Amino acid sequence: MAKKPYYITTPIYYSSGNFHLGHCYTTVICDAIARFKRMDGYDVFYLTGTDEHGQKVQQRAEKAGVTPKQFVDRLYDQIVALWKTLDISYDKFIRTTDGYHELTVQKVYEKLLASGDIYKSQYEGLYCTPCEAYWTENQLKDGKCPDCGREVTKQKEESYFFRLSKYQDRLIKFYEENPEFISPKSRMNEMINNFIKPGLKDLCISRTTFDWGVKLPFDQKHVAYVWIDALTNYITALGYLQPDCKNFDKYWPADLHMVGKEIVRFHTIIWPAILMALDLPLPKKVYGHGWLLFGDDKMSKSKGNVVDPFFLVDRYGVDPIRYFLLREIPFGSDGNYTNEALLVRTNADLVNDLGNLVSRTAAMVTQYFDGTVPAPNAYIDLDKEIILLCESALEKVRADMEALSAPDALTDIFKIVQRANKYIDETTPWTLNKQGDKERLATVMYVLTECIRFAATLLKPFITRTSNVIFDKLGIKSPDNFDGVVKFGGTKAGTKVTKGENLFNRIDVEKELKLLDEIAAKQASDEQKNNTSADEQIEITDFAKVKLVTAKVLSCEKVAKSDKLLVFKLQVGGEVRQVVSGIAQHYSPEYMIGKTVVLVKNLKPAKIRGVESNGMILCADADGKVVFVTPESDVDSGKAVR
Ligand code: ME8
Repeated sequence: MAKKPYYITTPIYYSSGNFHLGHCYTTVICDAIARFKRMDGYDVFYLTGTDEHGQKVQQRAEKAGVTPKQFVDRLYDQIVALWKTLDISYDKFIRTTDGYHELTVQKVYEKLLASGDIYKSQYEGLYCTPCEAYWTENQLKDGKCPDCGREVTKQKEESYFFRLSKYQDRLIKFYEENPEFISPKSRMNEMINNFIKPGLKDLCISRTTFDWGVKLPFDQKHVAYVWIDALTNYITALGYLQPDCKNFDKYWPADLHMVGKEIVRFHTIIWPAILMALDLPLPKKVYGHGWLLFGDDKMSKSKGNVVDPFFLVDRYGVDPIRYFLLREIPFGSDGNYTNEALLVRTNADLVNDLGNLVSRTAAMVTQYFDGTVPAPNAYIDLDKEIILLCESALEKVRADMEALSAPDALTDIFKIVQRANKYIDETTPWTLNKQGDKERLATVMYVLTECIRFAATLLKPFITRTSNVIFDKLGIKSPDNFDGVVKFGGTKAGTKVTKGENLFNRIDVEKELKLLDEIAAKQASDEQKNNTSADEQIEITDFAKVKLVTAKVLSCEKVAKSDKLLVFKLQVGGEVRQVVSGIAQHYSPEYMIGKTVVLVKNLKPAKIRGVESNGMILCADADGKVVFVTPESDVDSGKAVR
């Protein structure tokens, strides 16, 4: 029987900067879903790629002194290496600079022009360059871009427009008829209330202020708006409007567009309207996941390479990183990345639960049965309870994955692991051995081996390497599907088990965190040195953005479990502020009390080792020593420093 097609996509990643762990989040989730579906009998097409056009790329390339193409090629190499490191099993990688894509985007524009969905006019609006998006005055948040919070600039240009407003009613009808289209549900309400209800305006879909983009076939002065260029990747990659379109015929419409919450708007309003205009079926689901936050902010740069995925994989291995991303972050919501959470999660689930179960079982089969899995004897009620748990797992995990919840799927799989560990404590095989009860001991060993086989099979889509290592230890071929986890009893008696090395080694969390702090500090200082050596000059208006004030230290304590950090309560005029500073190795808390310091007052709040910090105390580097900056004579707190 022909397999059912399943088409899943990640957004295509902007080729304008460094990729960090947040970017890996979408891709790892999609990878787990794609692998799960493949094992569950689907014919999966998993698409990812890079978004390589636009003003932002052109500007970054200019700054780097290279051509835009050279710039995106470099980032392409970086991201392909990243996906390889993370075992991402995509079926196709699309670049928006690929010739076939550019040609098809032109054909799409021609089609839209022919159908009357495009017209020429003047555009004047507020443009956010990093987001490549125009906003109206009342969409701004505090005068800034509502998506990224950065400055917008007034831009005016002759442009082509897409008749988005024409599709408003059809979109509402589509949402009503397909209540699952935008998930989670909260995002559907957000789209309707914030964007559809206020009324859809026609969309400006061409640019003339830069030229790094797909030229419009009917007006070469214009390049395609980067979002239209980018969104069409989902169909151009399949061969839409191309001689070989069998993938398009087979896989479109997409089963799932997985995207971060900030780009749901583009995928659930603009994209469906374009598809309607092209007379194509709409994707079945757009899922807007939450953000991975890095303790104090969303970006990785300020934190050094500890949130660099290459660094993390190199240090801990690919599976702990994949496992953390898939298990720790409640799906659909934002979640925090901290080094501590990663290490604790690795120790608890992978080292303690899974690692121990496998090493204890392998050791016992080796010791009691010479490394050969024995045949089971009669099952007692306790065994039957476990058999039931194993045999019902696939259904549960399938339902979890249908709801796109990898954390729930992993929780359900780990129920087998945890139950099996408890079973060892309940059955005490060492006592059975002492009592010479080989018959019962054989059954217990068999049940344990089967539990491991079930867990390893179900874990395969999530932690790609460990499952295969487990199957090697069990002397069983790693399965490509879930057929073997329907019925208990798949392991053949007589199979040779090897003990080998531990799956994971326990991490000394305290020691490791200290080390990571040191690495991050070194990284930050190297980066600072690099930045200053560039001697980049800034405007006085740039400097004026930094609000410096005097502040008096009311109290000061060490931050628990840290050698470096002090937490201060500072009097800042009429206000008391809590600030964390990394100067514990240079000043004692007692010494600091009563001192006047200079505070960066308008720094975004951050959590440092779990402690809230609202600002930064200025210090000078003095050959390995750090000294805080203080006014030359007594000044009240809260006074401006200029
Ligand atoms: O948006 N946590 O590209 P992008 C979770 N080119 N997800 C994150 C994240 C974080 N900290 N940071 C980024 C674009 N992402 C467009 C897409 S599609 C036709 C065009 C996710 O490189 C982000 O939410 O800015 C998005 O889903 C993906 O990484 C790519 O983001």
